[in-house]
Amino acid sequence: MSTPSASIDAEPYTFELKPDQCALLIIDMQRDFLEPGGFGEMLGNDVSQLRRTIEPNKALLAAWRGAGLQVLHTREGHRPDLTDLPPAKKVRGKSEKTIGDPGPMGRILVRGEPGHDIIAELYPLPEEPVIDKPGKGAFFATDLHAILQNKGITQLVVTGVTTEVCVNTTVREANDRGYECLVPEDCVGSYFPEFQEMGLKMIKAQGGIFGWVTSSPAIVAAIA
Ligand code: C5J
Repeated sequence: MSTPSASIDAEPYTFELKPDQCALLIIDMQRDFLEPGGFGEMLGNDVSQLRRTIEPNKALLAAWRGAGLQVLHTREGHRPDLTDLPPAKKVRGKSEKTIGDPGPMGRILVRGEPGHDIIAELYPLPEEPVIDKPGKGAFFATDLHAILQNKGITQLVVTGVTTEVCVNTTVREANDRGYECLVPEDCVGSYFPEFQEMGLKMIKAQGGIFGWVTSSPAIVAAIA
């Protein structure tokens, strides 16, 4: 028997959540982006701007798991031999240390290194797919679309970091592939407050050109 749909207060208008067809997609909640002493902080970023998303994500994840709904996680990173790292991405930013170099939590954004892994607070359960992505969007060079199609997923609740980079890129990719995306604003974060605001505005502008924006308590209440 299918679970009835639930109406969620959202912008630009009500989102009709179909629980059986909706997955929670948590983007790049990785130690190197969020933890003090990680790569993000090493670059001079204020990680507290991202860390404020941990508790809302924990509550949403607990409610989502409690309702028996589909969860997926992503991690941005590269093969240890860096064969999937475009030279242009390697040199971008002209930093002293770049992807693949030794960083504070192992080699920077390399799969299998401590900093590449997901923070303990949101650690995936064994049955939750983890999508390792080499780019910003979760659909580029991954099997995410195939997994979602095989599971009959047509809607995504997208959370994680960072709002204007990997979250926005993924929402745009998902929208072009026909998914309806709902973004809880308290569960996505940017190092830059102005990008947080604009990143969310871009999603919901023009009648929801890429998707809908809401808050996590509204989703939790709807699936309770
Ligand atoms: C993500 C980044 N995850 N900002 N990566 O947004 O490079």
